[in-house]
Amino acid sequence: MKNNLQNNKKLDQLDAHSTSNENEKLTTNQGLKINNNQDSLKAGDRGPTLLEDFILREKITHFDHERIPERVVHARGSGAHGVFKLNKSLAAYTKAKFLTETGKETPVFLRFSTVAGSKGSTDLARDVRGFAIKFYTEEGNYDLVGNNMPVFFIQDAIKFPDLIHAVKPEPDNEIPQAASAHDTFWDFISLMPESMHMIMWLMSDRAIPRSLRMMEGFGVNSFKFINEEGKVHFVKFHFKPKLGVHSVAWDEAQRISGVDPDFHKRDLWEAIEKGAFPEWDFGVQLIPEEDEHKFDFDLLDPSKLIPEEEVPVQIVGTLTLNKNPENFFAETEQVAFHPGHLVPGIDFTNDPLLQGRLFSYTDTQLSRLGSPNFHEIPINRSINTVHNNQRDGHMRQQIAKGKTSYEPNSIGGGCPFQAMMSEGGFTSQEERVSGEKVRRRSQSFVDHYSQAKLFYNSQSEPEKLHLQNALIFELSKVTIPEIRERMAGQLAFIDDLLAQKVADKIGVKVKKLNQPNQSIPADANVEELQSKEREPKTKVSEALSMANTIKNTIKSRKIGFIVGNGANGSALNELKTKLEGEGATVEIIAPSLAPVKTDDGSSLTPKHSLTSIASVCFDALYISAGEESTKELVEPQNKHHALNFVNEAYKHCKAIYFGAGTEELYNISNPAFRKHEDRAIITSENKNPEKEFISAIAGHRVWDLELERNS
Ligand code: HDE
Repeated sequence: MKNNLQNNKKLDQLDAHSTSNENEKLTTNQGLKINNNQDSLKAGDRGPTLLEDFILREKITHFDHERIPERVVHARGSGAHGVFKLNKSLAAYTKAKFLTETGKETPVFLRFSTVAGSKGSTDLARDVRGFAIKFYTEEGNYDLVGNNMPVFFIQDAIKFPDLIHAVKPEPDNEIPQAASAHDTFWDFISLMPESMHMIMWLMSDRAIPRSLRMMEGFGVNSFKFINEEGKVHFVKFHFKPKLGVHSVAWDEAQRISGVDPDFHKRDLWEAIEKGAFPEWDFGVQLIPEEDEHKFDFDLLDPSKLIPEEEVPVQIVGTLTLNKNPENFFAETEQVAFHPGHLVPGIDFTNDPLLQGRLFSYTDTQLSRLGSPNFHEIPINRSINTVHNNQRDGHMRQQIAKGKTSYEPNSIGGGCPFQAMMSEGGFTSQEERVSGEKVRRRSQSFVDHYSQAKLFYNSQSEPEKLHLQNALIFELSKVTIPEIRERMAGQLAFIDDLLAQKVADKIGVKVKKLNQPNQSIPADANVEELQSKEREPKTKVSEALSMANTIKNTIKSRKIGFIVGNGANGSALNELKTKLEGEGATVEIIAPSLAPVKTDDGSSLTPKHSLTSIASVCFDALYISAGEESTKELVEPQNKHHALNFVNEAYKHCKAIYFGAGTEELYNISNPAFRKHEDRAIITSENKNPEKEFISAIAGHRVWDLELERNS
């Protein structure tokens, strides 16, 4: 209840100018009612426009300044409001109130993003996804600015501009947009062995999610928890989607980019509008401070994860997104995250990537939002009242009262006072820090391949195949053979067969060379460090493969019903009711947008026509029962489109259910259907077709069919 109030409070602030009613008259920004919004002020009907037209000038000036600089990275985003509920107290580990009071609900705003592309780029780029959460806690805003992959490309912040310059469009011709498949990215990567683990993630299907609602979220960097007694634990943050972690096929991703470049944004929006609120289990991996050095990697190294077999994820809360933004710009665009927005009980580690991030985020808001007062923008406001002596600056909203803007003071009664720890005053962990002033990488960061191997070895066979094909796709776009060769050499440190298969397709030989990696300390034994014998403690980790994810629900899945006139109405309605009953969405696709008549005389309004959408926008297809309907679907003007639907869905291993009487279409579809006992293809002859259809949809895709079909 309290949470709703807080949430509403937040939204009320945003609502001020959103409603429309008859008494509301058009005004200038100064509140002057406007009498004519159609014509500018001119000297005569056909004369020049007058400079004194302050209404025109105000409107155009505002328009001219409507854009703000897009984010340097993570420019394309989709956001939503929600709530975080704590189900199990973490009081033994942290004093952060939102993590200690069981049952407590904290309002949140979550912004998902791609990294490389511009604001208008496609959602389905092969890329990392941002997963940034602002918790509006009563102790102030806490930002967890994470990604959908648990590791990162680089170990030290000083390499970030290099990484981003390499992946962004090349500077001479601004090509390619939102894609890593080009010379400069792979040139950089092939010289950066530390990025190999992340490259395995990026080339996996995790980089092309089915939905933002079906991605994991990770804090990536290690943080610290501090409890009331001052005891410290290292912590890694995890969000696990209740719908499971699912992806599309690369071929599908490319098609979606054309058919619906806003696919993820739309999917999130529609799910929330329909009340299918996305949910994640929130969990933590906790390591007592004294166990910091018990791992075969460094906890401060952001290119490493902690295998869940070594430290299980304890699930303690639920994150739910339950409200779409009212206004994209005001909320999703203007939200300003910062890993340095902390609350008492959470602190940083010395991870050198995190340390650099702490500088970057405020700096970027200054240039993006244009003022140190960005915390006053409604979406960024803390629900805890802000009191301090900071004053003025561009676009200041707060009207600070009184004479004093300094502390200590006596004139203002001494206010505002600093808070003692017992009153929730933030204190940093008191940690002994001593060391030489050095500019170098720790030896404990040098092993770059063990976890890349762990990831690769943990993948299912279809996942390995997708990863291999992704590397082939990307590296085939690299025009410089030496770069391709360097990459094949890098892959050989991960898996010989993978390296060989990729090398064969990209026309190079596998030469296993130790790269002149500048991050490896000069005195390190590179041979030993890069040797294949250096194996990780954990050999295979189930949590790293999407094959082991949740596959027991069709909730919020989109099923396309392909329907012609004369379709069997009762069969259609029965299946539709069943699917919708389990939380799926059914959309009717017909030869045109004209209403379709079913055999019982009722009329259906199609949402799409065969030419306005493609099967890549659906999770499964039902070809409506009925010979007459099928006849229409195979008419010359429809046949090609109907076949395209079926054959593409087949290619992407989706469930297709052919209703009774659809043989004419079935028989001319991809001939491979008949060669196999195909679990993804369901016909009316199946034992229990509806049940089998539902279970195939819940399984997401029958990926292993790809291997069978191609064998
Ligand atoms: Fe960011 N990052 N980042 N980053 N990052 C930004 O801040 C930066 C890194 C992440 O939806 C920028 O407000 C540096 C890791 C997300 O608004 C900028 C380094 C992770 C978002 C910035 C990193 C992230 C950003 C651009 C290396 C995963 C989008 C706009 C030291 C844990 C947040 C902005 C949103 C955004 C800097 C590395 C996640 C420029 C210097 C690692 C999800 O400040």
